[in-house]
Amino acid sequence: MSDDAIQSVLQENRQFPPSEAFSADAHISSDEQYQEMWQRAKDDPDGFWGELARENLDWIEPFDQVSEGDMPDTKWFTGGKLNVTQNCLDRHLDNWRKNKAAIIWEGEPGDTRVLRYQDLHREVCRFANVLKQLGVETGDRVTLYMPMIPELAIAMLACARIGAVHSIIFGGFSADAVAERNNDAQAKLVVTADAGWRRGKELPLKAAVDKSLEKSPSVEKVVVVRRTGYEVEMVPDRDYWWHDLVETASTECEATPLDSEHPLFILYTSGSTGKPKGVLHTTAGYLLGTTMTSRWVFDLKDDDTYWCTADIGWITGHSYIVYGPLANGATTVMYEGAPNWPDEGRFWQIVEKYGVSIFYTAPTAIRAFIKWGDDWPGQADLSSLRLLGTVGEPINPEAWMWYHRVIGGERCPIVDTWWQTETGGIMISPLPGATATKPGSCTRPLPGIVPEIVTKDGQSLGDNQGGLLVMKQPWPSMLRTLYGDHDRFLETYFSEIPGCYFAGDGARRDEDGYYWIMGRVDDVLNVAGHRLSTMEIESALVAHPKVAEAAVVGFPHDLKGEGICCFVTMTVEDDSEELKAELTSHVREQIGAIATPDQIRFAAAVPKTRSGKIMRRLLRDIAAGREQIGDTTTLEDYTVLAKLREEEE
Ligand code: 7RM
Repeated sequence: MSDDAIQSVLQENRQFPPSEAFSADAHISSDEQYQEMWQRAKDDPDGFWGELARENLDWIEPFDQVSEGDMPDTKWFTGGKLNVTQNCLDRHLDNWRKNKAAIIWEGEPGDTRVLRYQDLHREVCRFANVLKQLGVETGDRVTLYMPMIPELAIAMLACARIGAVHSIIFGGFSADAVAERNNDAQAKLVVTADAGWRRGKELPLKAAVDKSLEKSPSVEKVVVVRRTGYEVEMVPDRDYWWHDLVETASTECEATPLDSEHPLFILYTSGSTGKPKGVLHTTAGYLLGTTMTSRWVFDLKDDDTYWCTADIGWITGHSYIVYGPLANGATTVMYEGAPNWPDEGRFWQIVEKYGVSIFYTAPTAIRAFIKWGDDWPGQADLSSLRLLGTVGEPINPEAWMWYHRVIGGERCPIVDTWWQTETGGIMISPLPGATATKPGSCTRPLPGIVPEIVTKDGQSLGDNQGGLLVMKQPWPSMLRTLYGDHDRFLETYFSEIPGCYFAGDGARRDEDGYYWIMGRVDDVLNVAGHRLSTMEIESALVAHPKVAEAAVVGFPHDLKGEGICCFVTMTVEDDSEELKAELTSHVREQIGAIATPDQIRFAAAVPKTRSGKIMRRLLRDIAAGREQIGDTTTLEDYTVLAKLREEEE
């Protein structure tokens, strides 16, 4: 094994081939078909992507060239003109889908709204006209700081209709975070709501916008949706109610023809240091990527009811609640609230209520469901489900098996989808009718995606050697730049391994060509010269019946260089020294002496960002006994931090 390799200790041999019945109806229905597509795309990417773009997108003017230029500065479908909303809306209006539900929305308090494709088209046109009336022009940036309500999807699409660039800021961010993003994007207008619902409480949004505007002078106008009735201050000639504006707006608005490379949106993602990175996606490539991956991976059919539980404030919501499903004419469910409000059965009640057939969520949510007990899903009829998905972090095999058994009734394939904000769409994932799955593996690259595992010197590694996960070929939905900072874009993603895209993950590929993500490489520990993936130690911990959730970080250790600190939440009330010893020997048994934990800390919950990523920086600081630094505004539960801090004292 190379010195640079990351040691992989996860052993998992179970395999789940697709059922014949599922394969028979699937868009991609056999392993041979997948292999053929993948090889063709690798050998002739322009032929492959060009054909897909011609056949699956509506063009106002056809493109001249499929791709132009090498990675990182590849342009796609140059010369072509199109509009994303024409692809997501208008093209479904001249056929039976006009009265199909586009969005089924469920509010946290239990109110609902169904927008058929015709309705959505009208609302989008209306708000596009409002934007124009307020002075927003093609290319201008618009901040959306909103709850998970239909107006958020409408506002996104309205921007896309006129070529304005949306920048969605998740509703859990602070006023300062909004100001920073407004300034970076030089946003002209903000769309917000009075407040949003979160576990029965109101989360004031307009007030945060007011505060942010003291520090972000580029913003000229604010549009406010009335959601909860929470009291807000309206500044004359700056602030407008959504309902007043749309009342008089026309329901017709021609889609602006836009260049393939016209910016579609900016989405800020936190960097390891410094200010957030404004990931920029453009029109045609992003649309093609999300359209095809939605169809291939989720096997979307016209009679599906599809639900992705992410917040639209994250890339998963952009790509797989809004753009991908709508481009396919699908019915997409959107839920405003928390999974445990008013009780822990809420998700399963929604599945039953709408007859959800495809369900896409995060491993962190699955581990919460496990902790809450099998009774909650047991009380609902989940027989409508036919396909399950996961995204956001590696799923430990135990959680995978629970998902398969309890939610999927051992009948639904699971697609573990690996991708990033930067990749725009899913990159590595099973195809549910073609791929035999292995719990914990995101399996193989989608057609058109050419990954490699390399050392930090860029040398290719063989089977089962952990290393850096890179992409060797460009793909249409990749980010084009970091807004306003192309040098940072080049530096962040293309300097580490020259000629390749690298965005931070470690992985290994097994003898069947399956990829096993080992987490962020900055999460790799170096314990006495052994490079261990924190994720695999976490996986070993949660395999213990008393462990609900685990987060492992390194801390400076005199003898070993780095020591192993494990934060664990338990399924039982027990924080005894005996249990610590039991967990320590459990990890030794599962992985080996090299992975023996140096510290076990019991915590009420593992601190996570709102998108479900473990807040490792915070935990590292705690493990090392340093003062906490960095931005914790996205902490799901501040009391967790407080609790952990208490224990430290
Ligand atoms: C879609 C999204 C990206 C990071 C990525 C990984 C981790 C995402 C998986 C995963 C293992 C997966 N975008 N990640 N999906 N790790 N298996 N299926 O999450 O930009 O917010 O995060 O998330 O580390 O680099 S993101």
